[in-house]
Amino acid sequence: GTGSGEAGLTPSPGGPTGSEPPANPDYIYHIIFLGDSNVGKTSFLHLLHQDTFASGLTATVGVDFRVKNLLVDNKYYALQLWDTAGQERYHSMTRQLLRKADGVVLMYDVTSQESFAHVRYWLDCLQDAGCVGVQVLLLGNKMDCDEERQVSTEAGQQLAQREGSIDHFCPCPAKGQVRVD
Ligand SMILES: Nc1nc2c(ncn2[C@@H]2O[C@H](COP(=O)(O)OP(=O)(O)OP(=O)(O)O)[C@@H](O)[C@H]2O)c(=O)[nH]1
Ligand SMILES: [Mg+2]
Repeated sequence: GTGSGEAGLTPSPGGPTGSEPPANPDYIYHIIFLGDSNVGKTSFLHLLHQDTFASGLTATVGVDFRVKNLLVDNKYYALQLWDTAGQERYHSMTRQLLRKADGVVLMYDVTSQESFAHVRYWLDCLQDAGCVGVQVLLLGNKMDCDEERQVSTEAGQQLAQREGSIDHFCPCPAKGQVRVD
């Protein structure tokens, strides 16, 4: 259409008050959380927002999203965090969503070798969606479950090094123990 140029980038008249985020952030990033069902995507996002671990969450249906606002160097950033459903029947929806990804957080569960093996599957989905140059962070979750652990941190690191499409690797902080900013 007839775009209004940079009009959308200027803060609303009067500017933002207090810590309230503006209606028009300077930058919007779509960050998509990917990974098998049960790896802990929703729990992680909950921790990010509420600073507490929510136990007993049910599997995500379809897709969900939350916005995280950041103020960095006087610029407002709105991070749209998309929480996808790992269950198979929602995968086509997730594949659609991947087309608008600016960044991806790909999670597996260190107590599930299967979820780790599926990282490949998710990387293929990214490639199919044409996500080239999108930043991908690989996260090994449930680090607190040492007894049931099936995937070593080294294995995660090695995978991240081997796969060119993975930009970063991070063993996830144990639930509730570390602030995620
Ligand atoms: N011990 C432990 N359990 C976790 C952790 N993160 C999540 N869980 C548990 O793992 C289960 C699944 O968590 P969810 O966050 O629903 O998983 P999900 O990836 O969103 O699953 P889908 O929505 O089906 O894709 C829940 O019972 C959580 O309480 C963690 O860091 N440590
Ligand atoms: Mg979920």
